[in-house]
Amino acid sequence: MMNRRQLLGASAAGAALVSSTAWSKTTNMGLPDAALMESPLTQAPLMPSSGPDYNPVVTLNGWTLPSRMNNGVKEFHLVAEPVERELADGMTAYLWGYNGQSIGPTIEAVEGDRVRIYVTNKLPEHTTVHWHGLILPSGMDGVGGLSHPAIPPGKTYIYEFDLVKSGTFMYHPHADEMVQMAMGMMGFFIVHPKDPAFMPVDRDFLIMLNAFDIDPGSYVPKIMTMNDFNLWTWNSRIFPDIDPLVVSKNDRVRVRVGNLTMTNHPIHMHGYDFEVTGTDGGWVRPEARWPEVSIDIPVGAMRAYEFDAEYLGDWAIHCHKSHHTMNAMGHDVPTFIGVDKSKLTKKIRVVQPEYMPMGTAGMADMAEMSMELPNNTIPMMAGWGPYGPLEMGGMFSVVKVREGISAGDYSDPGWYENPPGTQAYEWTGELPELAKATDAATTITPAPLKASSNG
Ligand SMILES: [Cu+2]
Repeated sequence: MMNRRQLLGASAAGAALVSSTAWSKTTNMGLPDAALMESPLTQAPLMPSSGPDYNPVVTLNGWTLPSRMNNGVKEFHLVAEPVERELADGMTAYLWGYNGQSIGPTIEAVEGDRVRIYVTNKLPEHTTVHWHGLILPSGMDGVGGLSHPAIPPGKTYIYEFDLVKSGTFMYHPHADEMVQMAMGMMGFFIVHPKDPAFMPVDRDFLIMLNAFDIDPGSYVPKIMTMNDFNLWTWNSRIFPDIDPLVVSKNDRVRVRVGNLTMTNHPIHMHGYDFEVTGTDGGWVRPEARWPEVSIDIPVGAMRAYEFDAEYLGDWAIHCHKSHHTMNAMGHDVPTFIGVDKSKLTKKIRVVQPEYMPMGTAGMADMAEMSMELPNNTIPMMAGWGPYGPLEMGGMFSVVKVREGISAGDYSDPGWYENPPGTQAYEWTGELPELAKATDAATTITPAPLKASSNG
């Protein structure tokens, strides 16, 4: 749970305040508490405590930054700092992030709010925060050296601006950007519409696509990697430990996916067609929306899509680049499919009796056998479902649609039980009684409630 603590004492806070007299005059209170998150698990959404009502977002394996009101201004305190992030159970990375975690906490506010964001730099080098997609004064844009001087280590700067539009935005450093983003510094900035009746949804999930290159057995990402990352993450988390997207039947669901990696990611969701309803540029007008089952998320961009959760089940959601649903792997492994290794195996076993030939019939073996791995390393393929190994990793999770889940309940309901007659089965020479009894007019696939699943 939330563990708030005052990171700076009163004297340090006074010394750290930005030098602009105009800004310091508006601040008649000390620094807001810098909330700190120690858990890598999905935290309950923060319900609105002031201003217009909204349905808060849920950051998978993440959390939302608390705020306070100060003379009508919504104040937040971000702390840029080294963090230890659990990428999955059994693998921790030494990253840079915000307030104890990578990705940083989600900042959530409402169109029309004025926000004041204190940014304390506890990194060993300078940093800034760029507010990707927000409309704001040039001097608040967070490009080090262009918008304002970079924030030196140990100092606190203030960003302050009015939220003139609703939508999905991101934040990240614009100072030594290649290094700081490779180290995990990024987060979401959500601005809810002032009118609660504008495009309301029941569930609103956030996924930030990011990537790391961490050699098996080590902890720190290789910051010079440009393309060949070995850990493809959602909110700095990998399958099998990315929490599921838990949904109640007939909920209106929005999924917002941002991409701060260096390649595109076609995000594919099973079981549904959906409509693209937003980008980081704004909301898509109803007449301009388009249907998809995979949505390509370009580099440096965000896409939001929505669907009505009519179909019960456990539905995979994943990046469709198959190397992005694997954990750390070498790309220089030779292909052995079709190779007869039996003679070679005999020779090798003379000196190495435990030797096992691999890869001659594909690589699915990898998911079932437990080979010894270096410390702090997760297998390339992982995860067990109710019927066997999932053989996935990286950018993969499950949308779990169930009957009667209470609003605000995101706890894992377990695996879906397929009703009789609705699951693939082995042909054993004769159709089972249930299938024989089905006449051709009966359909086992649920019909959509509407001609198009989104209204
Ligand atoms: Cu991908």
